[in-house]
Amino acid sequence: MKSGPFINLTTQTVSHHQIKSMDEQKVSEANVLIIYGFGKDENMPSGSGFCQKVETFARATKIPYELRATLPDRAPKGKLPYITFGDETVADSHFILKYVVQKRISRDLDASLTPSQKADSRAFQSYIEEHLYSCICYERWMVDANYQVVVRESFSAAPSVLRPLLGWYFWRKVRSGLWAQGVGRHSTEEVYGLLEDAVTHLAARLEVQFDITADKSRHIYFHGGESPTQIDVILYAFLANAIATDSNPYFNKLMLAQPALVTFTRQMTTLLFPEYTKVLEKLDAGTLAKD
Ligand SMILES: N[C@@H](CCC(=O)N[C@@H](CS)C(=O)NCC(=O)O)C(=O)O
Repeated sequence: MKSGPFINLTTQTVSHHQIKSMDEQKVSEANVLIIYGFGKDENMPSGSGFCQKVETFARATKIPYELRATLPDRAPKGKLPYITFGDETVADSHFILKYVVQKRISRDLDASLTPSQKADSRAFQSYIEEHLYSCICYERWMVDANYQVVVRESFSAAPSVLRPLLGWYFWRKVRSGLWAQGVGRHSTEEVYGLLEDAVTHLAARLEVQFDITADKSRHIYFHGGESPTQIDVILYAFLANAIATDSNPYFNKLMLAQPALVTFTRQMTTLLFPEYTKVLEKLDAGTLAKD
């Protein structure tokens, strides 16, 4: 069943780690990361880049996890995601990843990075999460034509009479968040310019690892290794989140014009989320349309 990503609380679990019965669920819960996020379709990235980030990390490190749908006002910090592990609760994707590594619930994807590579990762993390994603949210919620799309996509599980109300409620929250953050004070043209810069910078950074004229199938992770590090998880989460929706068409067009970003996203999807067929189709269709 197709469901809107935000409010579908009935989507019980989407689990990498299949749970068979309620008894088994209780027993296994102690060792399973429970990720609380917005409801999501199993075959689509989360409508929240931050929720997708935590799930991507769980997949990349192969830790058992379970997704549970909830709403931000039920979260410890009023935002999603948060996790529970046994009787511990951790809010905020950044602290969640730190927690699972420090508690040795997962391995550390950055264990072999140098201090300078770690600094580079942290700077790009902020660029992606605090700047790029704000610009993407602006495109979704502040551009009238896209607002209709984001409401339709996000709240399709809600009764149709409720959808405008839900849309308005979230629009007000997003608008005040973007205003406080700063991006909300810019014109659409200015935000589009910021998106162009960010996409160009990310592609340039990945291209360092990627000779486009050479073997296009070879790995192009951020630090050039043979497997993803934490910054690859983060970059992927936000790119997959964006490409899956039609509510940020300007960003998607920019992204599809960058072979390094397309190859990276395709490679990560195939490796970690092969069930995201719509993401793969959109990447392929975008690439073909350009040829
Ligand atoms: N710094 C947080 C950001 C999380 C965040 O912004 N979540 C958004 C969804 S993408 C949210 O829950 N917003 C609800 C609200 O602000 O009311 C993290 O890394 O987890």
